[in-house]
Amino acid sequence: MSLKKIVMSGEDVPENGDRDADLALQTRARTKRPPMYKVMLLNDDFTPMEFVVLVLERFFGMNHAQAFEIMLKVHKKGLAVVGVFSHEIAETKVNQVMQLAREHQHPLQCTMEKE
Ligand code: TYC
Repeated sequence: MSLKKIVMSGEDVPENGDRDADLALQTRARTKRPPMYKVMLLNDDFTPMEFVVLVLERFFGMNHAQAFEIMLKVHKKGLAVVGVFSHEIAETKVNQVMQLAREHQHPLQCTMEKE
């Protein structure tokens, strides 16, 4: 039974199935939030720690202490999320990291994954 009918609860309430309630659900504006993507750095045995710190400062807006902490997390745990972004921004960050790593001939890997 619709909320309206429960509240009114009189004999004079017209019976129309639950079409009032159905209509309310169908017409409510549904603004979906866009999907977000985690950007991750992966550990390897060759990329210098200072290079990873530089990447985190340059592309992920971290100060030196934050960048060093996250670099160590990747080094110890194998990977870490370094930011969460819209699809387009995440893709840009991954490409920037991968290009700089390539230019310096480091095997650093950066990937993205839907949250
Ligand atoms: N493990 C690397 C080293 O010992 C450092 C490193 C940290 C590499 C984080 C990649 O994403 C990385 N030189």
